[in-house]
Amino acid sequence: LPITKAIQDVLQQLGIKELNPAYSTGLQWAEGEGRTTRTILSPADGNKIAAVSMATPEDYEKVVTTAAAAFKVWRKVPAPKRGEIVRQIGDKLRQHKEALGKLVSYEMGKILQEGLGEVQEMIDICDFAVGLSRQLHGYTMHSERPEHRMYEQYHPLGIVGVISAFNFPVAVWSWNAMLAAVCGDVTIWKPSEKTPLTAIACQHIIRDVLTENELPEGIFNVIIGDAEIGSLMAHDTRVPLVSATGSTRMGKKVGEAVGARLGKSLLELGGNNAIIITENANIEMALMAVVFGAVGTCGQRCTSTRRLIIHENVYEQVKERLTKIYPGLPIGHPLDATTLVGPLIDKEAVTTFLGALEKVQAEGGKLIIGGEVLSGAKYQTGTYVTPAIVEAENHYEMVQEETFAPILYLLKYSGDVENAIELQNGVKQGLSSSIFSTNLLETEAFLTHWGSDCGIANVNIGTSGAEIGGAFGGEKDTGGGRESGSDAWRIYMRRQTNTINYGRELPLAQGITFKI
Ligand code: UN1
Repeated sequence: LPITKAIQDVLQQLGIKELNPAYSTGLQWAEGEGRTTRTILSPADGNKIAAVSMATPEDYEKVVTTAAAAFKVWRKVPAPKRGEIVRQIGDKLRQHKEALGKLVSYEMGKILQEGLGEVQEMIDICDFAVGLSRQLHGYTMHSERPEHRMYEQYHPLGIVGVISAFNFPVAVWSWNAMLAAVCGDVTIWKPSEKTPLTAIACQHIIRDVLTENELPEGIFNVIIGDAEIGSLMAHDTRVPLVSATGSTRMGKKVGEAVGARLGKSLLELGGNNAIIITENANIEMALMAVVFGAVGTCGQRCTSTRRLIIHENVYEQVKERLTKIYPGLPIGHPLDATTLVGPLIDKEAVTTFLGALEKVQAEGGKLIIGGEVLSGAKYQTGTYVTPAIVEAENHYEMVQEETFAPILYLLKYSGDVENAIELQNGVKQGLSSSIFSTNLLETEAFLTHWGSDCGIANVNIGTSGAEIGGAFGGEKDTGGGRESGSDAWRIYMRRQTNTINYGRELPLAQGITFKI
């Protein structure tokens, strides 16, 4: 199928001409020749939107060498000046928000509003990073020794590897790359092999800024590859930090490889996020959050709502409202303004979705709505499904797992909020969580040290849709990393404690005397 005019316009606006790129070190692109090619189809309509070359280990070597040379230049640029480059990137993103948002939507399948939201996250992190570029603070301390001064500094770290997932094909890279950039690091980005075109588009935006500022190759690198490239990066001692987003299975592999060489890793892995609805909840408000969290991005956010823990006194009411809302959800082409639910990323994801529903029913789960693959003119790709709701129990194997699809498990609790919290915490993952209640005792209990064990715990807000200002990430199988807001920048720098003696004596710490 030919690419539609609308997408051609987008590619033109973003200046994308490369036929089958394999990697870019910022200004130049390496293409084709002797590399395997991967064809990218849009999950929205099945159109072929790109053919990319898979980078080879030799390509990787070239990228790392170029990045290492660039680091020597970039680290000497003062941090606020690095911030100025990021500011310009943010401006370019503003200029291209509509086009890039459309491309995200078309390549990944999330609806246009969410595609635009993703680009907005990129703009927000740029703004955040610009401010940060003048605030890479360390502490000063009082020395126990006379005429001594102690302080700490944060220095640039080096090459940062970024492995990103298809579901947020560009935002999660920017969270890492923009903070790393103001910190004085260079980045090598391996986007998901399912969504390389949006990565290529970002690299074009970056290239314009690099060219306008006469900056060298190697500061922002992108390499199109599969797990092999990710593994090279994870084992490479020249890459002091690897930031990886994706499944827990992938994250464990990366974390182990990086750990074995005592490198640093920042892992943002699976979630199994729950919303607790107590009998004191504003039910209508909760329903909005539940539906956005469960079917938004077709259930493919790491923060998607997967479990609903409902008090028995309001269980039937919530269930009934959901079974009324779900059939009315407009499912269709993500660029159609009326759509709320787009397609899954590919047919493999559809198989996983169906498999999970089958398994959970075999365990005793009751499918109450959805779970079908749509067919017909609008849905020829076979990637459109109807979001499912299943009544289940927390201990079921499938409920314990993260299925990257729109499946919402309804779980019932009785008695007090502690019982709900126990269910919420009773999974391996620990990313996002929330409670809907207007009772202060319940909401505060949820936020205590014996409350939610997740990295994100919200009150009267759903599990997905976090803002840039807060640190993003989670505990347990989610990997423990924190990205984007708060002091997440620290991991991109190396910390150094400096003690300076401005006297004429050499007193030792702890009062030790040592005469020579
Ligand atoms: C992800 O799904 O990998 O909180 C990130 C959210 C988004 C980020 C999700 N801001 O839903």
